[in-house]
Amino acid sequence: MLIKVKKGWEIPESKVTSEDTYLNRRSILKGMAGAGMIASIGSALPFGKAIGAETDPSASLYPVPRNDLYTHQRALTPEKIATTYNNFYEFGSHKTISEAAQALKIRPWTVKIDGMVEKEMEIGIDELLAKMPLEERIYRHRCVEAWSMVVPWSGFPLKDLVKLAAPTSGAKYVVMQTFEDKAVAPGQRQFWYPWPYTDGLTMAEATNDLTFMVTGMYGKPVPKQNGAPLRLAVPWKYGFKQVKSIVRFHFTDTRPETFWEKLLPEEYGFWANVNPEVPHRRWSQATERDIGTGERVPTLIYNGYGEFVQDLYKDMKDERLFM
Ligand SMILES: Nc1nc2c(c(=O)[nH]1)N[C@H]1C(S)=C(S)[C@@H](COP(=O)(O)O)O[C@H]1N2
Ligand SMILES: [Mo]
Repeated sequence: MLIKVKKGWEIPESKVTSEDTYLNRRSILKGMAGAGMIASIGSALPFGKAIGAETDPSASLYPVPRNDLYTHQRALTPEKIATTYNNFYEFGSHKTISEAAQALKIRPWTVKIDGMVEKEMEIGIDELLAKMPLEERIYRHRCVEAWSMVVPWSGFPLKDLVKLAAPTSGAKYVVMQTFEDKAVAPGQRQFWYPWPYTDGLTMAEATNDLTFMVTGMYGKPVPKQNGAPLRLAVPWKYGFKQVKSIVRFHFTDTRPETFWEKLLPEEYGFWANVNPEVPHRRWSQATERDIGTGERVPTLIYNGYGEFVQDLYKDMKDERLFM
C-alpha cells in the first residue's frame, strides 16, 4: 500500500485564544420563518434504543483496508462525539439529532442513477456495496459553522460510481439528493425548507481522487445520524456540500441550485471551498473549533487539501469559489 504522509495536512498545535461568537444558521432561519415556527421537533418520535451497527446487513464488510495516502497528523475525533454532534436538518435544526435519526429505515435502500447516462438504473445499496472497492480514509471535516472533526470514513471513490453510471459526454454535473419521507423526518414537514436536501459537483470534482462516498465510519457501517447508508465526503469543501442518506445521482448539463443556495444565496454558494481568508457574511472562517479536543485551530485553504484540488479551479477567477 502506498504510504505518503502529506506535510501540508498537518495543523499547527498553536491555539488561537479569541473565541468568536456568532449567530448560527438556525437563528437566521428562525427569523425568516417567524418566531416559534421551528419548534422543538422529534421529541414525540416512535424510536427505540439506538440501533447498533450489528443489525446492519453490511456490518460484516467492515473494517476495510486503510488507504494511508489520506492519513495525517491531527488526532482522530472520538467516535462518541462524531456520532452525537450532527447536522441533519431532516431530523431537527440542532446538533442532537442522533436518536431521532434512528427512525430512518435503511433497508431496503434503492439508489437511482438517472439523467445524462448511457442507461438509467436503480440499484440496491447492498448490490452497490458489492461492486465498489471499499477502503478507509481519514479525512478532516470542516463545517461552515467553524467547527471541525477528523473521521475515519469507509467507502469508495465517487469516480467508481461515475464509471458504473457511464454518463454521456454532455453531462457536466452530478446532483445528489437525500431521501424524502415526512413520516420519519419531521424536519421535512417544515415547508419553508427546499426539500429534498440537494447538492452537486462538477464532473471534474466528482471524479477527483479525494471525492469519496461514505458507507462506513470507525470501522463499522456509517450510523444513520451521519448519513447512512450512503453519504458524500468532499473534505476540501464546507460540510454542507456532503449530502447524507443519498437516494439519487442525477447527471445533467445544468448547474443545480442547492438546498442552502435556495435558502440563503448570499451565504452559501455552489462551490463552498474552504478558505480562512474569506469570511462568512456573519462570522470569520479564520479558525475552527475541533469538536474532539475543544481546541481552536487555524483553518487551512481547501481545508489542507489544496495540492489535490486547486487545479480544478485555476481558470475560474470569476466564480465565487469560497462560499
Ligand atoms: N441530508 C442532509 N445532509 C447533510 C446535512 C443535512 O442537514 N441534511 N447537513 C450537512 C452539514 S451542514 C454538515 S456539517 C454535515 C454534518 O455531517 P455529520 O453529522 O456527519 O458531522 O452533513 C451535511 N449533510
Ligand atoms: Mo455544516
